[in-house]
Amino acid sequence: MLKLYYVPGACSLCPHIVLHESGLAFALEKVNPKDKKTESGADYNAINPKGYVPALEMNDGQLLTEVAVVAQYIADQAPAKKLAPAAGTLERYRLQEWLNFISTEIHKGYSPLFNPRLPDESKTIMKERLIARLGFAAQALAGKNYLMGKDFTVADAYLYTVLRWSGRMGVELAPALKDYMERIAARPAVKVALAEEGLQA
Ligand SMILES: N[C@@H](CCC(=O)N[C@@H](CS)C(=O)NCC(=O)O)C(=O)O
Repeated sequence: MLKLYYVPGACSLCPHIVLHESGLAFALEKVNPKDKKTESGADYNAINPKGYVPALEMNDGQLLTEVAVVAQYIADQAPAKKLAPAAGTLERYRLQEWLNFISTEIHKGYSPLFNPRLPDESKTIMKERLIARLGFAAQALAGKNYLMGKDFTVADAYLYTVLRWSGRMGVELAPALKDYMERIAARPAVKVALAEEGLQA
């Protein structure tokens, strides 16, 4: 069975949401980010030498990492759910364009803001850059329910996951992004994933 290694509220929430959206059977294993022990007492660094979440143990026992890749893998195991356009189509590249943008420009725009050792001045510069990237996402959502149009995809699970960090980081979201987050938080799969991680929308 698929097994997702996660830290509550971290970027692993994206594949967790996608797993629920997919309807596939899976198990969860929580990782303590401080001592890198899993809830069953294993050493997470030995399971995933990268040391960070998420990681997905696939049915053959191999491990798959990186949010954007894990999310697409899950989507491809349940094609009828249309969580990603078919591989090889231009639409799939459009999805990957979003996933890469979310990963490198948005996710990694928030990450340094969590670092208590980073000086405030650096954080301010990084926040300005992040706010510009969020402005692009807000504009792209004009007249659309989801990033790819009318259908929810793995890119929405990813963007929602990272936007959740805004309040804690003092990043004010545009009304279009707040509405978008409410729309996603209302999805049953998202509600279940949040509850399993002990989180509020
Ligand atoms: N490039 C990785 C980044 C994953 C990442 O930033 N994970 C964070 C949580 S959101 C983490 O586990 N950080 C702990 C650490 O780096 O030790 C991906 O896309 O999956």
